Amino acid sequence: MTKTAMRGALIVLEGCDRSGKTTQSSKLVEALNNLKIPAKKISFPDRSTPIGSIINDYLSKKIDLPDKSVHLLFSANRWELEPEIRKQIEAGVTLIVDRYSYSGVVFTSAKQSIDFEWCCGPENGLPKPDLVMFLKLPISDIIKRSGFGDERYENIEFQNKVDKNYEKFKTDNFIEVDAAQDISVLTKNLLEQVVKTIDSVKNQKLDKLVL
Ligand code: NYM
Repeated sequence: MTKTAMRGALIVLEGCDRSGKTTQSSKLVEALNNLKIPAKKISFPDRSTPIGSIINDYLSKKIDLPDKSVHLLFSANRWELEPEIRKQIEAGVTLIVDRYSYSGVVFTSAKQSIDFEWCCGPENGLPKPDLVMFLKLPISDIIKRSGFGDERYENIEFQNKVDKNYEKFKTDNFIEVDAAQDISVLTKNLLEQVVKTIDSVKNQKLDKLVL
């Protein structure tokens, strides 16, 4: 008899810099584990890999790289983890992902000299998220958050362009959430969406992303 194990869900948190994604993804994993639902957190860029280390040097302005080349590195950083993502999901683990392909596209295409469609290309075929939650916060609030301005891209003009680019992804499994809510209220609201999604996709196949 073949075992029909239920798969985990692929959940992505997106948003401009300092919108609270990292805090919320950790809190979501903790809340899911408290409910005895297997869940793990992944972050992109994953700065721990060799490719991630080059990305880190680029973001911290230690090195410069041509825009298209760094875009492909961000994408390659996701493809590095693709087998692991599939393995975990198939094993029934829900993954809470702090940034994914959407970040790749909205940040690079905010540079303007680079076409949106071109940016989407390398992302196609990666595992398709079951739910993307866009944490929306006014840029005027973001710039007041601690640490803002340390890395490349952290300036008002660029973040405004990024914020606008996210509008292009408002599709069925892409929802916008008010990130200005109290931290624990926000976690509760996100958790509700995540639990619903885990239940609705558990018997479905994990699709391939098409942007
Ligand atoms: N970023 C992130 C990109 O430009 N492309 C990508 O594919 C990803 C995943 O890296 N400003 C940018 C967005 C952020 C920066 O992200 C670092 P974080 O979440 O602050 O570590």
